[in-house]
Amino acid sequence: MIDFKPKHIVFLTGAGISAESGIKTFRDSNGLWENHDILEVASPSGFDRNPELVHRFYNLRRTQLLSDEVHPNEAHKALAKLQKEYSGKVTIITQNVDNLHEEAGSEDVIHMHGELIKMRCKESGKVLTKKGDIQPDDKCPCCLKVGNLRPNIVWFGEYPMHMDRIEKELNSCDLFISIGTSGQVYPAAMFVNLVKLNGTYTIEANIEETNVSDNFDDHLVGPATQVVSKLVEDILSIK
Ligand code: BV8
Repeated sequence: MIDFKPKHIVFLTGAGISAESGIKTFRDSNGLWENHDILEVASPSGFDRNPELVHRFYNLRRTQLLSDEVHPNEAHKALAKLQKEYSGKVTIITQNVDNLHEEAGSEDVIHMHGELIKMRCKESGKVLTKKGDIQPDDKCPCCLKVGNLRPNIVWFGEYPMHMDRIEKELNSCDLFISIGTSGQVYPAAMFVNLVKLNGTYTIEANIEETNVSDNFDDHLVGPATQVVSKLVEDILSIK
């Protein structure tokens, strides 16, 4: 376990941290979301082929996220508490497109795959908050053109967001903790390899072994709401 006082902790969260909030993980859907092939609904070619289907897919997920059914869980709250109370630096990089870290009180969360509650103008790149549905014939608020609005989401085959910032954070941390990610999606799955080059201590928190478990120094096995709360208490008690 952690036998030093970390100066800079980087967390990488995946769909598993939001599973106990009722949001289906990518794997649980066997790569099929709402019975659609992943590339049909989460790739640029899928969007070009059928924007109506893709908008419907994200409208469904946005509605579920903003409904009364979905709230941050104890794991999100524990990370927010650590960010507030820990004397060292705490960075959260998430692969998730939900806003549950922010809803739990976390700040400056790095969304490398974008955000469900944001949309973007295809022409200007301007990002706007969107808490309702987007329809294919909606006029973009910035250029007033129909068809220019897309979810501000990184699709498969697109370059993840904030990679320069992420590289800096990974290169400066002395503790790297991954929570609820299967290590199937790149480049996020490679982050543990990058930090190990700097001698960073690495911990994987998951309910089961993953493709990348062997790359980690230590493992916390169990549901995020249990293991992350305990982990945060342990870190806050380090003298
Ligand atoms: C890139 C937004 C270049 C969408 C997402 C061919 C062409 C182009 C690219 C590729 C290609 N072949 C491969 C690639 C690379 C590709 C890729 O990785 N494909 C995979 C499928 C092989 N990657 C890309 O395209 C990326 N871009 O490569 O650009 C580049 C290269 C290098 C450097 C820079 C750039 C872009 C990928 C982004 C895709 N968009 N999200 C949307 O959400 O609609 S990713 C999507 O999958 C979700 O965001 C989700 O986060 C992610 C799945 O990963 P996880 O978060 O790990 O979720 P998963 O369900 O897999 O696992 C859940 C885990 O939780 C499990 O381990 C489970 O055990 C655990 N768990 C469950 N319950 C709990 C729990 N743990 C704890 N507690 C619990 N209660």
